[in-house]
This record gives sequence, C-alpha cells and structure tokens, in this order.
Amino acid sequence: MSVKDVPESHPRYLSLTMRETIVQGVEIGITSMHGLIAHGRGEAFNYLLGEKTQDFALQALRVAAAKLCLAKHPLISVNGNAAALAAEDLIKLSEISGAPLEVNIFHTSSDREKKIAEHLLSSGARGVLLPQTDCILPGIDSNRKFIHPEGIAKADLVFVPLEDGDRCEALIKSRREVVTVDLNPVSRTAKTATVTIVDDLSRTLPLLVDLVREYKTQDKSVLAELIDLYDNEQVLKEAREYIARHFVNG
Ligand code: PTJ
Repeated sequence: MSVKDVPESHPRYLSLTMRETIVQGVEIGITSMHGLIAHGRGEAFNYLLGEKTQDFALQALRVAAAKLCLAKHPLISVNGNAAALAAEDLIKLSEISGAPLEVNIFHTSSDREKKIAEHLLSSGARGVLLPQTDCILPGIDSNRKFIHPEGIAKADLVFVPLEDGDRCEALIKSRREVVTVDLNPVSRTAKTATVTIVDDLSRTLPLLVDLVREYKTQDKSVLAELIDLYDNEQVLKEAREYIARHFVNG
C-alpha cells in the first residue's frame, strides 16, 4: 500500500495517509523504526484532541509566530519524523522566518542525517545544516548533543517539533527558548518548552507559516504584548482538560 492507495472516501483518510507517509519515511531511510512508535503515540493523542486544531493550540501558535518574528537567530531543528511528515512546510517556515534548517536526530545514524538533508534539499530547501562532532550542546548525552556552529549553537530560539525531553531541557538550560509541537500535553518536552503547540505537526505548520507571514509586518510592541500575556502552563492545562472531557464523554 502507498499514500495514493488510501481511498479518499475512507472516514479515516487523513490519518491513514499520514501513516503511509511515515512508513514511506522509513522506507526511504529518513525516519527511524522508533519513529513509527512515536507516531502511534501521537495518533492516540490526536484522536483524543478531536483531530482538530483546538483553541489552546491556536493561542500557542500565535505566540510561536510572534517569537519567531522577534528572535535574532531563530532555528528550525528537523528529525526523521518531521522530515517525512512536513518537509515542504518546514521549508516554507524557514523561508518566511529566515530560520535555517538543521538536521538533529536522536537515534544515531550519520547516513540518516545525510538522507534527511538530501530529502529537504530535493524538496526545495536552499541549504541545510548538519551536526558537527566538534560542536556540542552541553548537558545532553545522546546524539542530539552534536550541533552546527552556525545553527543551534548560535540560535536564541529553536523550533523543534516532536522533541525528546532531554534535549528540550538542555536547550532551555543553555538559555535558549524552545517552541515545540507535541500532541502529548504531559510529555517532559511539552512541560519544559517555552511555547508548546499541542497539535499535529502537519496540521499546525501551514497555520504557523500564515501567522509568521502576517506578523512580519506587525508592530514589534504588539507582538511583545502578545508574548507577555501568554501562559504555557495554562495552555497545557486547557489541553489536558479537553482530552479528559473527550475521554469521559466520548
Ligand atoms: O529521527 P529521530 O531519531 O530524532 O527520532 C524522532 C523521534 C520522534 C522518534 C524521537 O524524537 C522520539 O523518540 O520522540 P519521543 O520521545 O517518542 O517523542 C515524540 C513526541 O511527539 C510524543 O510525545 C508524541 O506524542 C509526539 N508526536 C508524535 N507524532 C506527532 C507528535 N506530535 C505532533 N505531531 C505529530 N505528528
């Protein structure tokens, strides 16, 4: 079965298409096998979120866009799942925000890092940074410690969807801000990040691109005010409450 074999009339068409896309990611060598498990976990939360962008995600999206516009050195970190699900939208976000794309993966494989970079380039990216073994993010032991001197090393804000908790903590400890997209509002990343968009990555990215486009011409003081009013803990609470209600009421 491939993406084009999923019948459009199927009630779970979008979900099945995404499954096929992530399986294809494994087949072409950009997504790890573990990525399938992570995707399954995401699917369960997506289901409980009504498979829609909810208000708490929109609140976080607006602040994420404002932060991307105000950051001096924003950076987009790409792993194997993000590359498979959303390469074109990540490239659009990079172009509109001026944030470089940097490959950074948890499950060590220099072959996969190169393939992710090639996939982004063949999808239209003008450049992609790869991790360098002589440039290290302190406070982290996994492969994710290797970063690029002109990318994460220089960044004041890192957009990193489907993150693992360790690196999110290390980025925050290094005084960088983190914007994440995570369907699980109780994950360590969701709780540690500066801004957590509790939504599906492929659903949320087009909205983020549009918001960045709109905010680019917005007065900086208006964006700063939007950021000041934001409370990530409150947003996570609203997401948890939504999931609990949906679970209890069906
Ligand atoms: O390519 P690599 O080696 O960097 O590996 C990438 C994965 C995602 C496998 C790796 O980072 C990992 O193991 O992540 P975790 O710790 O399983 O966390 C993934 C989080 O993303 C979980 O909380 C999932 O609920 C969430 N998630 C999964 N799919 C999506 C998602 N969030 C948003 N959109 C999705 N499509």
